Amino acid sequence: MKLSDLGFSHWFEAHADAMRHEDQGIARVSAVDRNSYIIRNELREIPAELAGKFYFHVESSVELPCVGDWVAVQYYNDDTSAIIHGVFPRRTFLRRKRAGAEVDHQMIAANIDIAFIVQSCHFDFNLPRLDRYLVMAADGHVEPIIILAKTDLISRDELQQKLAAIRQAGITTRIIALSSITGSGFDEFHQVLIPGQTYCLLGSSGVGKTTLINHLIGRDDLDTKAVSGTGEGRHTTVRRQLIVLEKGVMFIDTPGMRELGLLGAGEGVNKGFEDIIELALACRFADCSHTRESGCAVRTAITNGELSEERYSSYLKLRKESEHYEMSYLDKRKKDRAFGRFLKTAKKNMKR
Ligand SMILES: Nc1nc2c(ncn2[C@@H]2O[C@H](COP(=O)(O)OP(=O)(O)OP(=O)(O)O)[C@@H](O)[C@H]2O)c(=O)[nH]1
Ligand SMILES: [Mg+2]
Ligand SMILES: [Zn+2]
Repeated sequence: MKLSDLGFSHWFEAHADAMRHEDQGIARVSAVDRNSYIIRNELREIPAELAGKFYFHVESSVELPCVGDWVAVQYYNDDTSAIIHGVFPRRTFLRRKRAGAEVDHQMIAANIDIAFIVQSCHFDFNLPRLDRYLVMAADGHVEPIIILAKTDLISRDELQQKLAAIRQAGITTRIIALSSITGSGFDEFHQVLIPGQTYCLLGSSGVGKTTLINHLIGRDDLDTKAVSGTGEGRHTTVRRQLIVLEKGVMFIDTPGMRELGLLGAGEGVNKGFEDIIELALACRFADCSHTRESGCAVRTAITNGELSEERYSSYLKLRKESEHYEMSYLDKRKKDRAFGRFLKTAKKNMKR
């Protein structure tokens, strides 16, 4: 296997000289568990740790390696262990607002070609949530594809209604409807998958993300668990990991996200709402907030039925979160206690 089979492209190669010393190798992070990492190089997977400088120079957890990252490493113990010295710039990424903290972000995965946003047709189907994931993908420059899973649990008509509801909400993203039980939809799914590309599965717990990978592998290699009737599954997948399938297609499986606190970048918000941005071009005032101004084309579109109330309100909601993020950006480091604690324990451990 070559690094290019793992997704190392010219884009990363251009950074290689600046990123690593001559005696260091290049590898990809395939799993993260607190402070310990697993990296994958041309030959195999190897346990790795962070070089001490990370604990002193990093200002946010976002700068630490995450699954999918390319890293510069030094091998030791006959190449059976490694120390991570640097993280390559990320071509694309997926991140979310860290739960609990006011504003820091948590990296979910890096260098993803396509994010599959998985919703179950059964209990999980939810348009505002879908929107949030789409914005998350746009924020990190990742191409999204929507997966409506578990189609075996609903009728054909119900499926058509769900597809129509997504389009009515103004979402134009490609949708693949499939069932890991009957295998329907998998022909189309297979067509998307290209060797050497990295795909990430996102979505609530219990929607069938891991089952989908098992179906692709053809074996139950990864743990899955039945969900309760209400759909409130416990998290079965507990860590993010990069899996290389036989044909060289790479998947990053993630634990389901309970709540999707989002984002930040205003750019991300705009990107998920091209329809609204286009409508806004016709507003009377250039700085129209689309809430109470006269001559607002966005609100006119709602009255005309061209834009749904739901989509408008999820736009406003995301915009509010985004503004909040930008305002409190300066407070970030102070408030980020979780990260502070992480540094403290890490430093303590190093002294031992
Ligand atoms: N009927 C039906 N059940 C499915 C399908 N796909 C998965 N399931 C079931 O849904 C349950 C949850 O599946 P998982 O693959 O563990 O879900 P997950 O999204 O990986 O969940 P987390 O790891 O907690 O995020 C399991 O009992 C699966 O057997 C499907 O296409 N149809
Ligand atoms: Mg799972
Ligand atoms: Zn307006």
